[in-house]
Amino acid sequence: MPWTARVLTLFPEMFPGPLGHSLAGSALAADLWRLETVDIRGFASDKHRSVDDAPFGGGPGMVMRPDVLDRALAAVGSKPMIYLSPRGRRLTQARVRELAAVPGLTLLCGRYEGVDERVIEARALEELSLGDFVLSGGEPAALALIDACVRLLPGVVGDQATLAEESFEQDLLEYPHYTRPQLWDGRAVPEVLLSGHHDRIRQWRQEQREKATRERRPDLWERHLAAVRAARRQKE
Ligand code: 4HQ
Repeated sequence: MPWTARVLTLFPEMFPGPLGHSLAGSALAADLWRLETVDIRGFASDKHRSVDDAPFGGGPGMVMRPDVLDRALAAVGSKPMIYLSPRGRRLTQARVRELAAVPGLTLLCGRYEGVDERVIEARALEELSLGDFVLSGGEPAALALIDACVRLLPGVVGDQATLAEESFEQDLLEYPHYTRPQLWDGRAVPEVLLSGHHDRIRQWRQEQREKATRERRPDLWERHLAAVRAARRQKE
């Protein structure tokens, strides 16, 4: 069985959406990964098929019912089970690598104010966040998480070197990229890239990665330095 993403959502028509195109879309058509959507509304029990209710304690919005969600989660059963939420741990490339290495995963997409806390506890859902901003539902976050995993699956990205050099490998941002035209809008491509000196180009790119990380992401830079120091200690 190929790597499989199971998505529980009130809006199954939002899938595969962008994942039906380009890299992920070709891989989906080639059966390198699979997508299964589960319509949460199918697990409602009353005649109005209600999936949400007003929050206990008052306040705005609606909360997704734990009984309905629990039946939906029981029907899919495959782990890890992830709930996308700004209250979760931040998703990292390291976690993406792990998630791409398991047979598949289940993603719960919340709408409204979110889901009843008890179902998160009862099903031991892993809460993951894309970042400190608020979406109108978990679906765009699920699409992003799946995209990040799919591109790491064997055979999806043609050139494995592309994966090895990119951002967050070694806790460094990418070096800047340039293509033709050589002079555009009065702006030249850095001379070294035209030199044909592959060692100098490699060195320049490494310096650019370090400079960008230091200036833009001091948090990443500290982690990178710590990893470099630890590697040096290992060698000694
Ligand atoms: N939401 N990272 C609220 C997010 C989000 C995020 C998903 C909005 C869950 C209930 N998800 N719903 N940030 O903003 O993952």
